[in-house]
Parts: sequence; C-alpha cells; structure tokens
Amino acid sequence: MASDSNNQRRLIVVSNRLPVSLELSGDQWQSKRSAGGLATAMDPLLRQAGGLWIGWPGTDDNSPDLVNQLREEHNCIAVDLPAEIAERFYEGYSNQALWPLFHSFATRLEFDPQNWDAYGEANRRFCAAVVEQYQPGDRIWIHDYHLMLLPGMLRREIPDAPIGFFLHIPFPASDIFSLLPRGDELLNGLLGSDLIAFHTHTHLQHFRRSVRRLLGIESKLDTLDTEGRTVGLQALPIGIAPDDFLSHLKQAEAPYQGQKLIIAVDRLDYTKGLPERLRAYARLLENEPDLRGAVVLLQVAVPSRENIESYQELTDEVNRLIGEINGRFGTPQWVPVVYMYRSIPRDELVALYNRADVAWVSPLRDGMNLVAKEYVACKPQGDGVLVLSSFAGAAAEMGEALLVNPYDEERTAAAVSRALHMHHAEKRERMSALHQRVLRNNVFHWGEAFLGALEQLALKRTEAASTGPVALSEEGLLTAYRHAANRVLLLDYDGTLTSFTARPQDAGPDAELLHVLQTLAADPANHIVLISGRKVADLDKWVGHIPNLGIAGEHGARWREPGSQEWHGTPAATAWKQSVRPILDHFTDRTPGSCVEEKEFALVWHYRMAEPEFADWLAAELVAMLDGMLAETELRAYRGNKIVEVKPLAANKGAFTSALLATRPDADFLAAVGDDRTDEDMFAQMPPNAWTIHVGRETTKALYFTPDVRSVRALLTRLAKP
Ligand code: ADQ
Repeated sequence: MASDSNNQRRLIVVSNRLPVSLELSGDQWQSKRSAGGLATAMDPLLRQAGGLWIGWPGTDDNSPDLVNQLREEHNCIAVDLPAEIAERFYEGYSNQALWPLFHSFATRLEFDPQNWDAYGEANRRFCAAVVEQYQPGDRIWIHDYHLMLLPGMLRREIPDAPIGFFLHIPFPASDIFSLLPRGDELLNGLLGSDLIAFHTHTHLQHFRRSVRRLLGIESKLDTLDTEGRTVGLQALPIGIAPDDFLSHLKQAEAPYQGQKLIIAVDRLDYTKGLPERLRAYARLLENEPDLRGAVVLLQVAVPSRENIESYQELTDEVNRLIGEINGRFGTPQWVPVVYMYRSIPRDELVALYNRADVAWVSPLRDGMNLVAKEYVACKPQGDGVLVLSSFAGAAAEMGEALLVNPYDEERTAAAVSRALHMHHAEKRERMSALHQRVLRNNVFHWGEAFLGALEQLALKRTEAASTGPVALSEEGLLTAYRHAANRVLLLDYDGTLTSFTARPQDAGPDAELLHVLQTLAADPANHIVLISGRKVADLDKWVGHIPNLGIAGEHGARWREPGSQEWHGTPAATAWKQSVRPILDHFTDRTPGSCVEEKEFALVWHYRMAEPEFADWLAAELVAMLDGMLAETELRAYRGNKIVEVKPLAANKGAFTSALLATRPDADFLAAVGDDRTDEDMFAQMPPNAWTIHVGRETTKALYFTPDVRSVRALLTRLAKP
C-alpha cells in the first residue's frame, strides 16, 4: 500500500480495459487516450479529484517502457494479465457466461470451471494492483461485470476503503441468475462494496431478489446489512456527454436527399437485435410498397468480440439477411439497406444522427443503450423520432419514444411506419421533451451522483463502526437495576433464554431457568414479559404456572399481563391460511425432516432437522414464491433461524413493545434482550436510556451485546440474587 498520503481524496477508477489504445510501431508502443465511452464520464472526475485509472492494457507485454508510458502520459496503471488468463477471464467467463446470462440469454451460457478460476485470478491481480496504489482517503470506483469479485477482495485487504461498484449491463431476474454457476460467490463479492448501483430500478429489484434467494439476506429498498456493514443500493441511469455531440453539429451534411433515412448504430452483438430489426424492416417494405425507393435503413455496426464463435455466426447471419433484403427489394437506383461494418468517426456519426428521420434502437436486452441518447442529443430542433425497445434500460426514462417489443416484428414494423409518417407537431413535442432530459441527466450528473452517494455511505460506515453495540457492562446494569423501583424487562425466548433444539417442541425450559424466572417475577418491583414468536399454548404450558410472569406470544399479537389469567389480542384472520398451507405442505413433502407449525396468527415451515444445504435452497425458493403471491396483501413471508414464517405485517414485537411502554410511564429501569430479526422491532421501540441487549455481535439496533445464551442466563441469575 502506498504510504505518502497527501490528504487528497483521489479517485481510483477500475475497469477491465484501460481507456488507451495501443499500437506497436517497430518495437515502440504508440498510445492514444480513447475518446468516448466511459472515459468521457471519468476523465473530468479524474481531473477534478486527481487520480488513477487501473485496468488491463489489452496486451500481455509488461515491459517497463509500456508501463511507464501508460503511467506518465495517461495516469493509467496496467494490470499484468498473462495471455491465457486474460483470454479465459475476458472471452471465457466474462463474455461467454456472464454476458449472455445477465442479458437473459440463458441458453447461450457456457460454463468452464477453468474460465471461472481465471476470472478469480484476474480479479486477484486487479486487487493487488489497487491495494498497491491505494492511499487512505482515496475512493475506489469499480466498473462492470468483469470485476464482481473485486469489491469483496478489496474489503478484506483494505477494510476502511470507500468502494463503489457500477453494473453497466442489466441484472437478470432471480430465477435466471440462479442458473449461474458460482453466482453466490459473485454476489458475496459484490457485497464488499459500500455502494452497488445499476441503471434501473428493475435491475436493482432483481439483484435484491437474488441476494435474498441465494444468500438468504433480506434488504430494504436502498440498503442491505451484511457482516456488520450497510451496503447502499441505487438506480443511477448513465447519461452521455452532450457537448461531445452538440459541438460537432455544425459540420453536419445532409446525405440521402429526398429519401427518409432510418439509422441504426450498434456494436455487433446478439443482444442488440440486428437480425430481428432486419426481418422487421423486410416486413415493413413488404407491407408498404410505397416506402420502396423512398426509405433507406443505414445500419452502422462496429465489429465486436470477433474471437467468439457466436459473434462470427451473428456476423454471417446479418450479412445474409442484408443480402436477402437488398436482393429482393433493391433496384439499380435504390439500395434498401446500407451497411457500414466499421467504427465511424464522431463527426460523421453526428451528421448521420442529425440527418436521420428515425433512429431504430431495438436491443433484445440492454443495460442502458447510449445510442438512443446520442441520437436525441443530436436533435435540438425537435425533428426525428426515436423507436426504442422496451427492453433497453433507456426505456425507463425515455417514455416519449415509440416503445417496441423487438421480438414482435409485425408491430415493430408498424411502429417504424408510424414514426416515418408522424406529424411534425407530435414529433417536436416528443423529441423536445427527450432532448431536454438527455441534456439534463448527463454523464457528469451521473458521475457526481455516484461519488456523492459513495462518500456518504462510506462516512456512515465509519461512524457506525464507532457506534456499534458495545459489550454489556454487567456491573452498570446491576447497579441501575438495584436502584430502580419500577422495572420493565422484555425477554425473548428461543436463542436468548434457551438454545435452539432440533425439534422446536423440545425447547422447553429447564429447572434452572424456571427458578430464575420465578424469582424475578416474584419481585413486586418487576414487570417481566416473556415475548416470543411461539404460540401462546406452548408458552402457557411451559411458564404459565409462574405467578406474575407476563407472556406475549405470536410476536406480541396475543398476550397476558403479569398476574392475570386473561388473554388479550384481536382475533386473527385465518382465511389466508387455506391458500398458504398447501404450499408449505408441498415443501414439507419435498424436504424430509421439515414440518409445518400452525399458530393462531401465523404459519411456520421449520427445517432445522433437514439436510441443511438442500433445505436452505428450498427455503429461498419458498420465500421467492410467497413474495410474489403475497405482494398485495397484509401478509409477509420472513426467513428466520431455520424457519420460514408467514404472518401479518402488524404482528410484530415493536407494536407490542410500544403499547406496553405506554402503560408503564413511571418505569425507571427498562431492559429488552433478544437475538434475532424480530427482536430488532422491539429494540427500535425502546427509549434511548433503555438497556437493549443483543445476544451475539451482529449488526443490531440494540446498544449492547452479550455473547450467548449462557451469558444471558448468568446475568439473570445475578439479578435474581437478593
Ligand atoms: P455497449 O453495449 O457498448 O455498452 P451502448 O450503450 O449502446 O452499448 O454504447 C455503444 C457506443 O458505441 C455508443 O456510444 C455508440 O455511439 C458507439 N458505436 C456503436 N457503433 C458504432 C460505430 N459503428 N461507430 C462509432 N461508434 C459506434 C454497455 C452496456 C449498455 C450501456 C453502456 C454504458 O451494454 O447497455 O448503455 O455500457 O453504461
């Protein structure tokens, strides 16, 4: 790790490729900073903050000459990847497993364990390069799917570093993601970040579902707690740098006079939907003979990943389709599809965008799609129509485009026809709104929003680390207890007073515990409530005979005051159980050793006795299934300690706690002890001066922690002593 901290909060950008193109002339490397792409976004941020770009230079030549040139001329640090690793990492796992699967092309997924190993090795080499450059205070921004293990690796090496990750491609639905071999390891890798951001809310929701399903970790809308840290989750759609396009506008010429021009610009990739577009275009010409001779489709395609077989097949298919269309409809005066199979310079691209009557952007799946935004930027006059696939991330913020399903060639052709014939006023109305938005939500705005969020989250993490739960001081608690005359104690049962047993019904209290509870409840200064998720029948059977012990079962939905025999609580609605029970029964059938428990307010699937890996996996499946089913209802499915519980949102320990505290305004000693997620609701309702005690060191809202059930019982025994 570099040690000469100069107090500057530098930015370290990490991406698979460095933004530099290299050419060998003789035995000398010529290097040129690439324009466009990510560099456009990162360069101003790097200039402002000072900083470095770490990535692979695209060659395995690691001669000092090249390394120095990259460093001195471009502020770039080259990651050394031997050719075989680079190939298996980049073309192998990244582009033949991750790329197809993340774009929902599950059948194109090719998994080779050696490629996965190379992916891990490449990520480790990136990690070493970052650690070597890192100085305290630096912020690290990692880009894209090639480097999903990197955040976790860095968190282990430099635990205090602010680490952000942005995914440029879509995150697939959780049932698709779950097909990915080693997917759980990737998720764990990502969770090393302080911030994980996606282009759209849909991608973000997919990610949350996958984390829940594969790792069993619950998340909130924009945060997730893991290993005592909070990870921020955000949807931050990328934009373009409008000036890169607007500044070229005046040089625009106007080719294709007298004809309607449709433009399509893509990297030649199967996700971009070129064959579908060509077939839809053929259909358009078939359906509307008037358009023949009056319209041109200009397809600009930049070659991509030519070493991968499926890309070569795509190139052949596109060539064949273009040949067919031009052969079938073309005349000596008219070529229906003009094909430019190369990268074209920016000013030429801008001229074409500016001239085109329609842009046809129709990926089958796309993280964002910048072509849509570039076209709109080149239309300050408000002419032109954007036809856009609803499966591009861009569709989420470009509602004025004509949205199409590219698989539906008939309707796509109709939408393009509508675009070609659209009245000027409507065009202007749609395009001006789009144009303004593209200028406003530009790439600089995106970069600043990301870094702003990253800094805040990292700051909160540092603060939280110094304010997490502290070890309980028994002496302090004992003194406060002894000086109080009006005490309230809320005690969770399973995992707090007793350890978990294989079968839930075996967890009854032993004589020692009964004795302690009895002694504490007998003290007239104490108001003690045993509060548990269990049904009241179990609790009553076990501790009901103890005079003056309050009991709250079913997470506080049904309770009895100390000293009273009367149960309170609104009668539970039960109709929903008829539809949920058969599902739980079905899971029980599939899982030897598991069982369903029926409570008054809830249904619980227990699987402590089942084969752990299989049952954990099934539990995740069950929660995913119930999530969908219960989304619009007052019920929720929760994963607890080897259980899945379905219960009403309102049945929680927090509601019980606040109601109880309202009836005890004179209490001068308040304590709550618990161990699991349901106890967090209870802690949240306790006032700041209360003794909130978590069993175990995990993240919690409690102020104190105590190691285990034994230490809780030792504490209670001391309290019970006269
Ligand atoms: P890409 O898949 O590369 O990016 P995209 O967003 O469309 O996709 O960007 C392509 C870029 O290449 C555009 O700037 C375009 O102008 C340029 N381009 C394409 N063909 C060209 C040609 N023939 N000549 C010159 N330039 C050409 C990934 C994700 C996207 C996401 C971006 C940014 O797949 O979904 O929008 O990252 O996050």
